[in-house]
Amino acid sequence: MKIDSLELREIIDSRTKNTVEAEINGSYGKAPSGASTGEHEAKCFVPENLKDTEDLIKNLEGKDLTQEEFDKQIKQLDDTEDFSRIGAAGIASSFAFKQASGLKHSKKFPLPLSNVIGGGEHGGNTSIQEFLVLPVNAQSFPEALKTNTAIYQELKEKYPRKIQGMNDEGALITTMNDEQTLKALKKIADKHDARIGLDVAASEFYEDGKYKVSSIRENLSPEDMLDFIQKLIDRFELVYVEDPFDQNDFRMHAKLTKKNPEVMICGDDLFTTDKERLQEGIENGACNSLIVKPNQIGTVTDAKKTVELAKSQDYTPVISHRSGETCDSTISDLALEWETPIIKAGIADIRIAKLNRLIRLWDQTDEPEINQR
Ligand code: 2PG
Ligand code: MG
Repeated sequence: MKIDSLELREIIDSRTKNTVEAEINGSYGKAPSGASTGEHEAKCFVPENLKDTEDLIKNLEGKDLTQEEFDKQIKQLDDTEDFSRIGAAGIASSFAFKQASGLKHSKKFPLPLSNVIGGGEHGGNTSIQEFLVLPVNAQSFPEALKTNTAIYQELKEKYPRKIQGMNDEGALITTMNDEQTLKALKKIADKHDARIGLDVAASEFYEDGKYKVSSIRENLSPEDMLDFIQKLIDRFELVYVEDPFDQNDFRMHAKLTKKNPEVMICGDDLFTTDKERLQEGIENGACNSLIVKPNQIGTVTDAKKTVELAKSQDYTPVISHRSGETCDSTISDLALEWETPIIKAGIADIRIAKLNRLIRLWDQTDEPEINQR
């Protein structure tokens, strides 16, 4: 695609923090950002003088490039390992180029994995960061979304005095601890034929070789943590467990994966959407699923390469939002183009942009179907 015009501007995100919007040939891309960020992920900040960054990227105006060539140029302009120079301008531009150059939607739709109760770095009283629901038997995207919204609403109706508000991701903040939350959620999820998942985000409370699970007042060694997670998997029939151990501990992730081949054991901070780190995971048998966040690796092209490797090794790719979001819905389009069977995109607040995009695409698609893992 020939780049006729390219502009950058500073906008705000769902945390009212500044981020970057890129505009290429009249199409937009906006950068999200994380709170529980992995130490290996690309930097995402608004460059101090955005005008200078814009001038730098504007050199690409007039060029006729593929997505891969554009992303390569962006990386060269940044000229660091981790987007330390142009920060959020990188992924915003890569998304804008993708939106401008066209999207190839398949007919296979992802299931929504929705964060209904939250804690950890996103706000809340649990050590576990996200209590998620997955409508495993839904036959359509609208039906799947209805299941998740019904669960969210039922939680609000059933526990009005225990709910204190919403956190950064629109998940409910409650007075319940981790175990009480799981008990309450299990009853409602069962009723709606949905299964429960967790994003433990364990790196956030791993310190000096111990998992400091403050909500249950326990300091767990990695082996004790393995027992703790295994008990949760068995008792609450978990279908999905993300980041149950520290982001550098491939070995413990492998142990848990080996014990639970039927459960999606998913690496987020562990892999940071990085093909090389995923390769290390594959060699170690760590996880059987991975989170795909294009801004963790910095470009659409690099995220796509990671998804291709994941699929070739039977790792389930779960495309995901960030806790700091915008109304950009590029990841919904990418879920269809890359045929990722699951999208983790929250259920309330600004996250509806991504969900409603998929509702519209479902409606506009001839014979759409749910992507069966
Ligand atoms: C995660 C994400 C999104 P953050 O840990 O999976 O839910 O959170 O964007 O804060 O890294
Ligand atoms: Mg995560």
